[in-house]
Amino acid sequence: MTGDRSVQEDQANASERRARGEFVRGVSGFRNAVGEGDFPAQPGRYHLFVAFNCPWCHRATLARAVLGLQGGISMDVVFPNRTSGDDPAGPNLWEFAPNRIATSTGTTLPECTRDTGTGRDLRLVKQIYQAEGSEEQSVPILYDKTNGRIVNNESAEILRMLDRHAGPLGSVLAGPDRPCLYPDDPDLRAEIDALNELIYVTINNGAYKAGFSSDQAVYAAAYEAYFDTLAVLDARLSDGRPFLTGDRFTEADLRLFPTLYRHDPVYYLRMKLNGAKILDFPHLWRWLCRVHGLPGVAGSSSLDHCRQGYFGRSWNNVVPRGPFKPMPYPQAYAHPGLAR
Ligand SMILES: N[C@@H](CCC(=O)N[C@@H](CS)C(=O)NCC(=O)O)C(=O)O
Repeated sequence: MTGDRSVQEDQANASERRARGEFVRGVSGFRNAVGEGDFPAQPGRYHLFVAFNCPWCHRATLARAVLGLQGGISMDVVFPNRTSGDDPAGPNLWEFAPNRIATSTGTTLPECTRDTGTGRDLRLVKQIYQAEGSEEQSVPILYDKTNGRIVNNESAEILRMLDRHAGPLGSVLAGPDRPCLYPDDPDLRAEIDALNELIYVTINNGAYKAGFSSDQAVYAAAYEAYFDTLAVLDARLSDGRPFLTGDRFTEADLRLFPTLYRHDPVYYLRMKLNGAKILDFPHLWRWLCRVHGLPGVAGSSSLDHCRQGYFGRSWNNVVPRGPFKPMPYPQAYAHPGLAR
């Protein structure tokens, strides 16, 4: 999958593009696979380190939930805001801080944990990488608790290996109860691969290209591509199919969900993607409510973490509370009839 445009950004002239104000996402360095070499597929052996506001982590937490792996794979959740400039270890580092108060709620966030995966009760995710001589610092991380090593830090590959080895990793679901996210059907895989690339480039990463770039033309191109794809996907669902490729929930649906879940309550404002709400795409809205209603999905992330994470530091520590019309979020995701 390395170099695959559905997984990561083309790195050509990355530093010049960044200098011109384009947000260019880096490439993950740990690309081992469960089921190969030092990493046999075994229940209770692997652990996820995630942030609930991170859409890439959301892929891994969604896969863990819908595949019934909550018992087979343990998980730690960092605080949604990274360290600030006065932190002795430096700024922009993911921190295990379950006692930290979120400005948005005035309380601690119950999902946040200490580091329970390494057995060393570390304060920072960066320290997990430093133990392997790496300068990386991103989440998600799939970690091997048995040999104390990072397996993989690329969400596209993490979700694929959880799907492939769900049984041996300890899934409590079997037969028709366990979705197969990337079915062994060449035509269907080709369709999923094509959707993955379109959705990664214009939606998942496109949202960042729009929201984090400091060049008007780059923003405008990303904005256009984002809403063009939403219209294409809304039309695709207009024949009444429940999911993007038909009757089955697949990897393509799982990878689209984290961005659309964040659109109305976060990205509309934070990423300057204020052309429309998902509510304005009736078939997409109903799809979003349908996926949010699947077993395990609602608990695989949190809008409190998303709001705190995306607005917490860059917006003077004041987190926007809306929207509340037609209903607050995520409650609105239980109402497919709200579609405009
Ligand atoms: N390609 C990676 C991207 C992961 C990623 O960019 N994570 C962000 C959080 S949303 C992060 O930790 N960035 C910090 C950094 O890279 O220093 C994946 O899909 O897993």
